[in-house]
Amino acid sequence: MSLIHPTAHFKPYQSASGGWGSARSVMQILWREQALAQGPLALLKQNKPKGFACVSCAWGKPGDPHALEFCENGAKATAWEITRLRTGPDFFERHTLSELRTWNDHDLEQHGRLTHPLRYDPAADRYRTTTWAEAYAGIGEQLKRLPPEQVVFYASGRASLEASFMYQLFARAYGSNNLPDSSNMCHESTSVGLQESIGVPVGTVTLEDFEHTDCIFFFGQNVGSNSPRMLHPLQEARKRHVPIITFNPLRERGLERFVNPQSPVEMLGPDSTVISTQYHQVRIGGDLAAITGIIKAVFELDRQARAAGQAAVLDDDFIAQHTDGLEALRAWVEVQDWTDLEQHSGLSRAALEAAATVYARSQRVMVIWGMGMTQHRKGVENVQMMVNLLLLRGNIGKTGAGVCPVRGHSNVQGQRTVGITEDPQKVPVDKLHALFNIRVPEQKGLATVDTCEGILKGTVKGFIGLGGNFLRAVPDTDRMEPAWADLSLNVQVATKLNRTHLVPGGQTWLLPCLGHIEIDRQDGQAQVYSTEDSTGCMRAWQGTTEPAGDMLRSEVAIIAGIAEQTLGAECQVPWDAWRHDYALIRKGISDTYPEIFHDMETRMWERGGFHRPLGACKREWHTETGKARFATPSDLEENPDAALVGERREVLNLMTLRSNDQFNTTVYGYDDRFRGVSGTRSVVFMNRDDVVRLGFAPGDWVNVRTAVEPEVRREVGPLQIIAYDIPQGCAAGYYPECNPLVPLWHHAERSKVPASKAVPVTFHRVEPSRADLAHAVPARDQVQ
Ligand SMILES: Nc1nc2c(c(=O)[nH]1)N[C@H]1C(S)=C(S)[C@@H](COP(=O)(O)OP(=O)(O)OC[C@H]3O[C@@H](n4cnc5c(=O)[nH]c(N)nc54)[C@H](O)[C@@H]3O)O[C@H]1N2
Ligand SMILES: Nc1nc2c(c(=O)[nH]1)N[C@H]1C(S)=C(S)[C@@H](COP(=O)(O)OP(=O)(O)OC[C@H]3O[C@@H](n4cnc5c(=O)[nH]c(N)nc54)[C@H](O)[C@@H]3O)O[C@H]1N2
Ligand SMILES: [Mo]
Repeated sequence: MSLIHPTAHFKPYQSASGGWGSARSVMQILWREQALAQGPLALLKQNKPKGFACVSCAWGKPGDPHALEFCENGAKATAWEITRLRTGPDFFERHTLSELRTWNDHDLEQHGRLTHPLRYDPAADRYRTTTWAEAYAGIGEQLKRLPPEQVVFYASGRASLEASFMYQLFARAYGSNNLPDSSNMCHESTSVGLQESIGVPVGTVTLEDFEHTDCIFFFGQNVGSNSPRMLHPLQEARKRHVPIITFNPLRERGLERFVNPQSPVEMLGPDSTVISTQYHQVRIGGDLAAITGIIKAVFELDRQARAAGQAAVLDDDFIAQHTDGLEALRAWVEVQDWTDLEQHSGLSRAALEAAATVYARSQRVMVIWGMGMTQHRKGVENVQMMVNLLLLRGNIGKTGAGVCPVRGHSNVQGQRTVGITEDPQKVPVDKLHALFNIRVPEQKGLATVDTCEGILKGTVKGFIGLGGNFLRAVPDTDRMEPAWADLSLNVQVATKLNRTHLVPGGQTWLLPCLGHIEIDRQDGQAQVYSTEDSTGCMRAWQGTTEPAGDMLRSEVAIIAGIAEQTLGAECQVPWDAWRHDYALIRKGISDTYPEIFHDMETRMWERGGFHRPLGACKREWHTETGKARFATPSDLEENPDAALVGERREVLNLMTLRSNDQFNTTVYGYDDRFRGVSGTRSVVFMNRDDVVRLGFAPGDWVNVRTAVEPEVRREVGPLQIIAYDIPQGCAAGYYPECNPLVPLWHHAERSKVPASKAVPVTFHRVEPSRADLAHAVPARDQVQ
């Protein structure tokens, strides 16, 4: 609970990612969560057949798993969930919500698992224990009174295919397409961009492709912290001398060097694997210009090859047969000036030509990316620019090549596949009518940014959250919180207490659910569940540890309970039967989406699971023109608001990102080992020249203020300046602490993903309080 972190320091991290640092970090958290008794046993079953799916990231799980198929952060996520600590009724007797609102994210969740269904009592300003029957009836009653278009059904990306399918069916039977989910803040730019360009909304690369690729481009993803299991296929590829060309403003440790913590030989030896063979420290938002430069250089190499009578660099046959739009793109690229490209990307022409040369020589290229590409005003164009690069040499629809977006939550991709979307055009409406007599509303529903706007305007009155920490994850936190209190119904299904639960609306319910590591028994029968990973692979899983309490219910059971009370007997969805046997839900999924999920009940148990069919992998393009499409960007600048950064010398472009010790809004601890920070998150990373130029010194305390729309005060602080290896004009701070700085309207065009990676900000010196000073980093100038 205390805000004091006496051991804060900053010291550049010299070791590789993985290695002993990783092993030590896992043991620490198992100890802290008092999970040493069952922790190591549970970890043996992580990502294994008849085991549970890691509740951390969505990276693919191999069919032949390693003996220990988990990473440092997956192990932390497991320990965090199977903790022996509890947040039970006595806790809520002792603490009012006003008091709990002074607690920080870490302390709220660290206190342990929620154990009882709770209802907010405004007179006492406390949560009080209630019964499940009362909760279902009360919520159903209130939902019946609200107009369906005023109610929102949020999903955070972890719920299984079974629970997600039920959830969207419930929303639609109730009369609402308001199904925002966490991907609206995450990879929606990917889904929109890929759908337009190659006719599928998801990645085409599978784990097997890593064994055949001969070149990897890696944009804006921090693999060492956020999808460490991917370091294994990357390391294997490096052992085959596959070049990995990385674009990232920060020199992220996991992208530089790796020691496999599960290999005794590597752990004891001096060698680590060099991951990136070229490391380009692109400016924030400079990727569009960087890829334009690479494409320009590829055109030049192609001209030279043809002139010399050598094989062309462009794949003429593929381009003619499978694509359109190249000429428009070529015309645009040719007129771009190298000086502009260098200035916008922050990279030299020679560096971009070096990347182009490797690209032109390779036969099977894949592109991997994360939030550094999608969370920008031009996030969709970023995605399409990467596709453009691949299409030049036919690098989609062949083994070892393709697009590989790295998704976030463990089932975020799958939720979309089974209907969690605000867009009824993406829903098989005829099927839902024929099978369940549900008339899907025709009107488009609300995604995340629309939901926030609705809450601010007062047109959204009811909110149901299937997991997540909505208030903390969305932009403009300080404007959202007061408006949130005007909701008349606020229902949160969760495993742990978080900030969103502490801002009550009219009727507020907090319903504790089973996590995915726990055995989910219905009528004494252990149920299995399924997920889709980042590589489009469906697998069956099963919890393996005893539930954290007798009163917990599964997400499936909770949705069924609320749906029955809301929709009554006329509804033709067999909620009760589904609750008792999840195979029946899977039957519903297979009947609704037979192309993807036929024979799901058997195929999900196959070794390595089954893949969804993707047209693009067979070079069938389900786009508007029936071809793969080269898309021409509108402009070189990814962030129209960033013009300020050049115009006003005191403005820098701020990215908000994750430490190595958090899962989104879940803060495990205060160490960002790979970036050398420990004991604090109250820091802002800046280039040393900018620090000096702006009249500061490393170690100074500042408030950070949003520079656009200055009439609205958006400020976070005090934060301590760390001089860091980051391009000039760029700065970095932690999410979610910096979310109040991101204006709600500052989002990607078309996908509406908040542009959390490029917020123009200014810095204002402040005096730190005593509490701030207690977790100060030493004021030494330390550049990595
Ligand atoms: N341990 C752990 N695992 C996680 C999560 C977690 O919080 N903790 N979160 C999960 C979720 S939901 C998601 S979406 C993923 C997120 O995983 P990432 O996609 O890695 O997300 P971020 O941590 O936000 O880091 C973004 C990276 O992009 C870089 N970057 C920022 N701006 C730019 C830019 O303009 N251009 C380029 N080229 N790079 C840029 C940053 O330096 C950083 O390395 O991870 C998932 N896995
Ligand atoms: N500024 C900025 N903002 C961002 C981002 C950024 O990079 N910068 N990233 C964005 C991204 S990529 C994402 S995905 C969103 C994440 O946004 P959310 O999905 O809303 O947030 P999480 O932090 O993942 O949610 C954590 C909570 O989920 C609950 N939970 C955990 N496990 C379970 C479970 O099994 N079932 C249920 N029902 N509940 C569970 C716990 O109570 C926990 O407190 O944030 C976005 N916001
Ligand atoms: Mo995400």
